[in-house]
Amino acid sequence: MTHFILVTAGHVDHGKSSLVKALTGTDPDRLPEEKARGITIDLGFAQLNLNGQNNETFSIGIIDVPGHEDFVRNMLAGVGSADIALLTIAVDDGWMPQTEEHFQILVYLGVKKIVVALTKSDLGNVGNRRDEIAEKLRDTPFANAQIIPTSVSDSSSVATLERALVSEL
Ligand SMILES: Nc1nc2c(ncn2[C@@H]2O[C@H](COP(=O)(O)OP(=O)(O)OP(=O)(O)O)[C@@H](O)[C@H]2O)c(=O)[nH]1
Ligand SMILES: [Mg+2]
Repeated sequence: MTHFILVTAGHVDHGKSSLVKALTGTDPDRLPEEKARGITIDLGFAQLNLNGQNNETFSIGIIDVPGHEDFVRNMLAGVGSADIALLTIAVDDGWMPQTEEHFQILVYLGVKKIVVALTKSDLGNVGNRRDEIAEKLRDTPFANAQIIPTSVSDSSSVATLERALVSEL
């Protein structure tokens, strides 16, 4: 079994915690204040085991970070040990200020790999957003990142994301 740390990243409300719950069954928002406000404030944790080829097993510790700009210091505290980042961008909203800020932090800290989850794919035009994101990633260390449309109400999209993570790891 190989161990990895995956961190989420992305703008507030773009579906990071929901996607962690869809992947793992664990709601990473553990504080009462987070549940009351419907927002992540501090780091949350979950565990994901995925099977790769040749009977490999990946044990992935997930660190879910807050997207709100007020809590970017907590985000920073979480991403230092990341092997891979899951950058979430909501299809109805696109590349927003904390998408950019978190992306710059991932680049600056030298995170090796990212997978982009184009979240809330049930809400908008995936094709246009994909082109927009590919353009943002061009000329960055993550130019070849996979962009996977996901919706928490479509389990096959979550399975596709799992396969993308396995292929990167
Ligand atoms: N339609 C739709 N709504 C979604 C989806 N994923 C999440 N949401 C909704 O989007 C809102 C924000 O989701 P969260 O998972 O809390 O977003 P987040 O990125 O963790 O937010 P912060 O941690 O506060 O930055 C919630 O109301 C979710 O129900 C999705 O795939 N489709
Ligand atoms: Mg959250």
